[in-house]
Amino acid sequence: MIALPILMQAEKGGDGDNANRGTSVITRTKPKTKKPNLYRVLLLNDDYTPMEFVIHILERFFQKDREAATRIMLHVHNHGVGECGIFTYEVAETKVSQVMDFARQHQHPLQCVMEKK
Ligand code: TYC
Repeated sequence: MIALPILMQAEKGGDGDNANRGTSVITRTKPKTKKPNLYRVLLLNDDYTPMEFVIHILERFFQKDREAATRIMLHVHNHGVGECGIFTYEVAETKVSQVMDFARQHQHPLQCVMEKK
């Protein structure tokens, strides 16, 4: 946590540095944290993309081991949609692009989307 200086109206008069402008710097002590917006990256089922290709996608772009990748692929196959991971906006956007580009290079119709949590 970084203590941010806050400019305050104070100390009019006197002979210090702040006297001329009637200002002084105080420091925020309470930790002020901001939660980032998070996005789920989802794979959608289709009838044509090979199961092995989807497993490879999950290993390559989402750092899943073979067991986790297979479980997620089968979940998507059986339920129509499944979560690959949860990321900040820019990371999620990058993952979606990487998956879509890779699928198109291999001429598979696989769809990957992101959704705000
Ligand atoms: N349903 C595909 C098949 O039977 C496999 C598949 C799984 C496709 C997950 C896409 O996101 C997907 N070959």
